[in-house]
Amino acid sequence: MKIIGQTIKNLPWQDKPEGYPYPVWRYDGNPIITRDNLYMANSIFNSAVVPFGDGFAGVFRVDLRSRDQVLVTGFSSDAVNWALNSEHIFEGYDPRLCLIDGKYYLSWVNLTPHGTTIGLACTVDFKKWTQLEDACYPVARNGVLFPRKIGDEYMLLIRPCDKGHTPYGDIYISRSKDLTYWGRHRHVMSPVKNWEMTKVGAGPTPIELEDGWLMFYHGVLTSCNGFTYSMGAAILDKNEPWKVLHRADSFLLSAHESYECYGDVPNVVFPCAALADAETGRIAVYYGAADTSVALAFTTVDDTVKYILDNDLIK
Ligand code: BMA
Repeated sequence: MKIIGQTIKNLPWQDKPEGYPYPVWRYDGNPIITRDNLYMANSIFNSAVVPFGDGFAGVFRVDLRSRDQVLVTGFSSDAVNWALNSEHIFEGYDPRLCLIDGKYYLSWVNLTPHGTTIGLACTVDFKKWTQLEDACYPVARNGVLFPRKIGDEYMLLIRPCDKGHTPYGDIYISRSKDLTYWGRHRHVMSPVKNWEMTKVGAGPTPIELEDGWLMFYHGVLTSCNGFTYSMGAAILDKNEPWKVLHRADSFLLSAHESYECYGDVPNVVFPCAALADAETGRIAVYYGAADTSVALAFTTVDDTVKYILDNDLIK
């Protein structure tokens, strides 16, 4: 299976450990970003990165010691070691980044007096940002853009929710010709299996494949001890991405390491970004660990697609 997209020569990478049976393996230096990366941070987690210039740029979720939730930018030459800026570019959380036609688009959980919605902004240099209209009225989270128009429409994965720690949640797609007016909504997926039974929400920007879109997402299980967040994967139709062609019935990554199991919110693996190298098929996934730090994991398009097909929910 081929990735359609950029070649990223300096993509961070470690080979799969000998004998490891699963499709996604962790970076052995995790977590890569902690509260020590920024003065006055309580935690730095669910964050987004993209290739930028000769290196990488990112937008990072910082929960401050006041517990205000803000976004900051950061830069890196190797996508592992990051220098974060202290300036707050927006309030809110869970950023995603998406390069469309030479501009970097940020979508995030924007805070309004009436609940959360999907904020949109764009930049070319990660210094000056232009904020667009919010993509919907409250309440929604997990807004994730596709990296190009499909037909003549931009596509946004979105998860309608409530004002609290929503006990339900399906993924939808909203469509727009101008990134301002959104409509023609379609249902994409609901929870099916136990590991994701409470709710599902899109993760990184979908990765274009020859025959579809690879979508990593998070699924939430409610145990007697609270929510457990894991990462799943599905392949969406190339031209009608609300149609799910294949979907793994089991998670690809869940909270098992101590930095994923202990923290401000235990047992959370929350993917927000993926760097995908079209030449080698290598993918680096960035995820928030226990609402406390940013961690990195690796897979290849072949490993992930094989796992999806071997464990396909769609018959
Ligand atoms: C969700 C969001 C995420 C967070 C997760 C687990 O509702 O707030 O930012 O990682 O809960 O706390």
